[in-house]
Amino acid sequence: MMGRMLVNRFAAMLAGAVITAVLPGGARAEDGYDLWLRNAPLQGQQLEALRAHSPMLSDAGNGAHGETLVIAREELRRGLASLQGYDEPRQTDTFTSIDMDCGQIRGTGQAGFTLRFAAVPQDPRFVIAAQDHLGCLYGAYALLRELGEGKDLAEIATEQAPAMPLRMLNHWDNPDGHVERGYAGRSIFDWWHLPQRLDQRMIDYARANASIGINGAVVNNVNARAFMLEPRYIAKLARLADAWRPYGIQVYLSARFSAPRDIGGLDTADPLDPQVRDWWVAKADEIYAAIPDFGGFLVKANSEGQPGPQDYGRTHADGANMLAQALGPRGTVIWRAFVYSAQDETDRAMQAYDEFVPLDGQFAENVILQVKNGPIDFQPREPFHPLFGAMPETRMMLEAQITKEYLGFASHLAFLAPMWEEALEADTGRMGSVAQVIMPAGMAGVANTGSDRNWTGSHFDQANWYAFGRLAWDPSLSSEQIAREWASLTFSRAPETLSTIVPMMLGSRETVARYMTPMGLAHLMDTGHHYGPGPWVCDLARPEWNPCYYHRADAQGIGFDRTQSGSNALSQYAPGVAEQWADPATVDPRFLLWFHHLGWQDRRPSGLTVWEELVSRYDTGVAGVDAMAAAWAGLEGRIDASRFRSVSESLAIQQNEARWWRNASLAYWQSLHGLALPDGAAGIPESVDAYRARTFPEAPGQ
Ligand code: BDP
Repeated sequence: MMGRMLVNRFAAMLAGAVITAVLPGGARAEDGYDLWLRNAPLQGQQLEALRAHSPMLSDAGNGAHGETLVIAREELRRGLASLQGYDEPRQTDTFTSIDMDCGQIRGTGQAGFTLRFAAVPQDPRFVIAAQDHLGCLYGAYALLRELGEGKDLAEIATEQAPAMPLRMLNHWDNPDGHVERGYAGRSIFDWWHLPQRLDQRMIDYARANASIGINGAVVNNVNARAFMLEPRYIAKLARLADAWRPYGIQVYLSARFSAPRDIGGLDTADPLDPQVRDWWVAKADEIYAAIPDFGGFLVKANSEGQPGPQDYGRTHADGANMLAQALGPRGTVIWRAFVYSAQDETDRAMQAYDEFVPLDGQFAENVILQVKNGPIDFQPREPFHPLFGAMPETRMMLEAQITKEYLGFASHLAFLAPMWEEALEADTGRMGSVAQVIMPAGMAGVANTGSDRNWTGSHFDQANWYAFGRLAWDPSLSSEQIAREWASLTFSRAPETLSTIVPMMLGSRETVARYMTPMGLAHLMDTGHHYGPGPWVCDLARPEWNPCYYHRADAQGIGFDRTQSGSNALSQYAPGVAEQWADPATVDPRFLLWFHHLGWQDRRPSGLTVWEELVSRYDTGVAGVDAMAAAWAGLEGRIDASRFRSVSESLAIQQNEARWWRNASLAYWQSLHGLALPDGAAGIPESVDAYRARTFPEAPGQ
């Protein structure tokens, strides 16, 4: 009875998700809401093969209860039918039975699973086995994914377990529905109506996350409001936690460090003050009473104006440990290493390392330090953060930004897996690769979800959510594989279509880096909203808010000298690592101006001057966008009309804005040095003053 009720409830929930109407002629009206979970019917031989197997869920393991298993079975039931082009599962005389063996076996690892075909004649079986229910749910999604890519059931054999324990999204969503750095509409969280009203999106969201292995969500902005720790919000959070639990997703809160003062009636938030400590213990107890599996707190402290332990002369470790003690073994404190200070003259790229390395070994066991992939701030290209590998006694997690604050918002196509792959594979020279350093902890991605029908503001931005989850599950997956999976599930499995889309995706981030921040430049965007170029901005109150601080360009040259003759940020890396970047003649040109200041007329190994090489890099970027637009145009008729048009229009915006970045940046560099454009380079249509005069007070995401 209970089981039936759950199934019905689930079916009702799912009804909202299944919106792809089938149009006459078999074409589907696609609006992107289904993400990569479309389970679009197979075709041709692939369809025949699956129908020949005729997979049917067996009752084996059906005795096991639990909402997670009900969901897994329902996903399979519907998914398998849909892949075969049926609305409902069909009975046949001969069939391959899909057995779920969940919770009885050992050895798959927590949340891990095996998928295997047993070709017993007369009795073919496919087994999904896991030592826990969540493993079976993940196995079910994996099976549907592999089938969805067009693989034959009999050839699917895999054994997997998540590479790291925490695979989470960080939402920079405010309780009033505004999303900081959000480009996909309003927040998906309807705090105002919770806990009474649970939006269907909350279930569809959990489902999407579970399908790629994401198991945690910090539901509010790191620039946090203290009132979200009040009882009325705990009740709202509890409702979400209940809805997400069957999908294996734990809830976390961003906690404002000054909460004991803001909402607790105390006159201090000093982490060593006994009353403050008691306040947090009581707060944690209150949360756990409502949400027994509450994940913990994420904290942005003493960073960009947020309160923190340093306000009381205490260290980050004092602050983190106080919260860690309040949570106890029940939860985790995730403490962000994104700190820099207006008073500090040190190169901003060095400040986090300077501040945190001396604290190594001082953090409580249930504290994780969350470190952005690079030392500045989610730029299109940064070297890996020097903290990775530099604190052997501290658990460290990588923070990536899925929302494209610095890569063209939701209008530019930039597939970010190659960027994260670059960071994960980087050799720290101390403790192996960045991936190896973070493996005991996890990865966090700043979410790009919003109220837009397609969730992420553009169809291709869904790929970044997907890629984040897949890499957190298995950081050794290649960007190529992830792009291929996603594109097959989202757009089409036709080889000709994939051979267009996949390369487009793989080159896209490099293309953006070229027209925005070529050759290792960084932080050149306009102020506040971060929309469009602003290399001329030099007069903001805090030095490190100015693009000029980063490019250091003048009449003679450009680039930030981070070698011994400059800030010596290189010294924060292991010697073997620093070596590869120390010499401007041999450094990977993509990092050149991050580490070196060069004369405009200096000759590069290419034979070009720095100026000429820079111009050519911008031009390659613009050409790269034109090539993407042309490639996409060639897919007309192969992609459903609505998504085809939507992507085409975004690409047109990107073509325009890539030129804007190129022209405005070149105009500004030229205004400094007065050199002519190299022969053959396209002219610049407007003056630097005209570019500078453009303002966008209404740009989204601020
Ligand atoms: C910056 C964003 C800002 C965030 C900050 C952070 O512009 O909105 O609050 O990162 O990570 O990139 O805390």
